[in-house]
Amino acid sequence: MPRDSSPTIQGFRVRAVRVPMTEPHQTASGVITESPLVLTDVITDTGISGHSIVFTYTAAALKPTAELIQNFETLVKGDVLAPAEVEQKLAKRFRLLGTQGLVGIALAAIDMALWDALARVHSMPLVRLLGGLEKPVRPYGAVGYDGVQGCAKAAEDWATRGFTGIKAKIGYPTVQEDVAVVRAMRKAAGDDMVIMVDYNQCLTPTEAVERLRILDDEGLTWVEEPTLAHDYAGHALVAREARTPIQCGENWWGTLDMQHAIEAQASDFVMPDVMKIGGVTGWLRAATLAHTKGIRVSNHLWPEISARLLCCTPTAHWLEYVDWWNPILAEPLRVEKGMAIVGDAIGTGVEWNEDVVRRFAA
Ligand code: SMN
Ligand code: MG
Repeated sequence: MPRDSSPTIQGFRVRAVRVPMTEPHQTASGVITESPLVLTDVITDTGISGHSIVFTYTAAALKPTAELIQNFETLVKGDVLAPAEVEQKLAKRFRLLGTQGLVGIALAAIDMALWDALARVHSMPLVRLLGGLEKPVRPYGAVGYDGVQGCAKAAEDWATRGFTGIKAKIGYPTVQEDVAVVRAMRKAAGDDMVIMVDYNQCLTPTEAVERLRILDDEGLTWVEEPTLAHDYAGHALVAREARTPIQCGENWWGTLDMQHAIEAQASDFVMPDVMKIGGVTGWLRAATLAHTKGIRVSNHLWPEISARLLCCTPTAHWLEYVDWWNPILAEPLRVEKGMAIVGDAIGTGVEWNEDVVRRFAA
């Protein structure tokens, strides 16, 4: 039974923003020119709120997602601030509709904000609340589908900033162009730079096997989503044939997708997306699953909360670092001497820069 003093959920404040990107991020499967984000505050009866960010990829999904989150308020109003309990309740509530797509995004928005609120109510950093310790996490920088010269320039910029890893979008018309981009980045960033590449699902499994035969000699740390994200058999074929490790995870909806991918041996490494995997609650399950199989875990986007979760992930690998959402944050994640610094701020590290949030209101 809940103790009388347990904080409870009083309501939600949900806002939609469109954060412009300084430079568009090009992939083989489309370009991202802005970040449509829904910002959720879960307000507790203590007066303390928890915050979360979800990313709808397209502005067309922004208002429906914000509305969905707001509509879910009545389902948890008055409940004890107990994220894992709320997750169970909502998972059951949405069993018939399903918990993927916008519903999954809305549930993750609530889950992350609840964990943030819980940590804040206890005046603890999320890492400590989860029983971990803050430590530096190794980040890699993102390079778009920007051609030989553009990618070389971006690689050099990341190296100058002290980053020791970079990941480029590839999937050019020919594998020779893919190779040329990798070699140009290596030349620009130096032999010590760790290089990953991301096909963003643009190849068939057979094409991927053919390209990997050639890319296998390039010393890549991983090749990401060479084929359709949910084609686990296709990824398994590629993973069997390639010497370079395969990386997947950003499109897995919940830990069951992840389990199916692991069972199919679709991926050597995993990189869950804290939103699609089910918030902090989903991430913790994913981390346990990866640990039992000895699989290394990186993240997809959400550097602030993901860096904290990687501190509590036994097989933590790389932090995907992007600064796209920095403008709306009061204290974005810092990177010093090539390492992301997980500070001791309470909560998940998400605190609004209100002036900018107002400026980008959708
Ligand atoms: C990616 C996909 C969509 C938006 C941003 C980034 C990408 C990644 O696949 O791995 O970062
Ligand atoms: Mg990717």
